[in-house]
Amino acid sequence: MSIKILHTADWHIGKQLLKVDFSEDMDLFFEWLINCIKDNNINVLLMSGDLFDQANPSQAAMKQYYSFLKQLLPLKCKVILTGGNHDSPYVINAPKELLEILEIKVVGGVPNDISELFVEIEIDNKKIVVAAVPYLRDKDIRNALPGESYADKIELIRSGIANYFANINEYYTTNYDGIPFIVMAHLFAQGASISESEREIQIGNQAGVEAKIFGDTPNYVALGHIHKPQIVGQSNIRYSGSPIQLSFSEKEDQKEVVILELEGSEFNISSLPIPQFRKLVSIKGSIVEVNKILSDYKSESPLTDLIELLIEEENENIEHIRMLEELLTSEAHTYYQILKGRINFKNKLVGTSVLLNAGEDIGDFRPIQLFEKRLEQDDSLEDTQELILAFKEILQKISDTALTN
Ligand SMILES: [Mn+2]
Repeated sequence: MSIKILHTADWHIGKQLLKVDFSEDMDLFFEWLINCIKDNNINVLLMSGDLFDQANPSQAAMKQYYSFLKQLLPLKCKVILTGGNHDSPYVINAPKELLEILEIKVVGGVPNDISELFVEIEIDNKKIVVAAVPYLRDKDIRNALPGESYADKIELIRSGIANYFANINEYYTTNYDGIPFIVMAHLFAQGASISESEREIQIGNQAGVEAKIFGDTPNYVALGHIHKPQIVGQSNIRYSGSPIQLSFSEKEDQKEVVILELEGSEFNISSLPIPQFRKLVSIKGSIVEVNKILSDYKSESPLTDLIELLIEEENENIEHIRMLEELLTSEAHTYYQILKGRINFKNKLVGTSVLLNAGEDIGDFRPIQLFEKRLEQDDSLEDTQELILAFKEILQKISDTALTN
């Protein structure tokens, strides 16, 4: 029997997207994950940061986390969870000692001693070593210097992160050399493609690090932070991605977990797709086209699909805006919920409105009278006579055409 490891990250328990709560999605994911661990005889579960969506998770989110851990207990699967940039180290670490008795290791934040990050796991006389590195905060990796520039700061963060992982490798080589080695990390690696829902790491993406900082020492790097599953540079450095689509920018992602199987001193790497519990859909078109698509909309998702409307119309029209508002406030449908909408007019009419006085009705004016009224209300116009003549000419043309047709 070999050791089998499952790598996942970015659960964001407690996440809400506008008015929609993803707790049902997480319930379905946890149910799937428990079965996946059973069916694949997984020995070790790695979660590389962003356990919760909020630093102060709701009681419901906490309950969901602990009931998942409870379901894991009979499976005898060792668990290592690290804190991400969304997590509070204190919240994650509070039950640390109790969880340790249950073979669940949590690393909420950077400990004083690097040795506390290392976990040696032995199953059937086979061993692996995991360095459970959480999200590295600014204060963990550098000392602020008086009068430093923004560029200095970015450079110091970047070299601070690189140094940290160099120390991790050194500690491994000194104490565990030869044992298959996994490094967990929660950070932005340059070249990875990002989505709307990843909070900016450190001070923006400029502090992203190159994958080469991990060096050749780890046999596998289990990354968290980026929600789209992907390889970074080489196939043994990976983002598992988040288990569910957390924003519309992730709507095309096929979510997955990564499975590692120890073979000799190397890992066989594969991925397992996670079923999609609902779809996030963008519908584009004119208001009439969008209405038609919605009235024909069907879905087999276990949860209602979430829709954003991107409406494109030629000309500005208050009626179209009203129709969009009606859709946005409509009752939940069997197959979908409309979460947001935007309307874009290709030809915008600027400053064409005429102010009418109380009691006046637009129908009371002849076109030329309205035009003159509009000109009177525009302070930027000095000579209006030419415009009035041009307008009369247009009116004449229109009435001539009307007569001849
Ligand atoms: Mn993150």
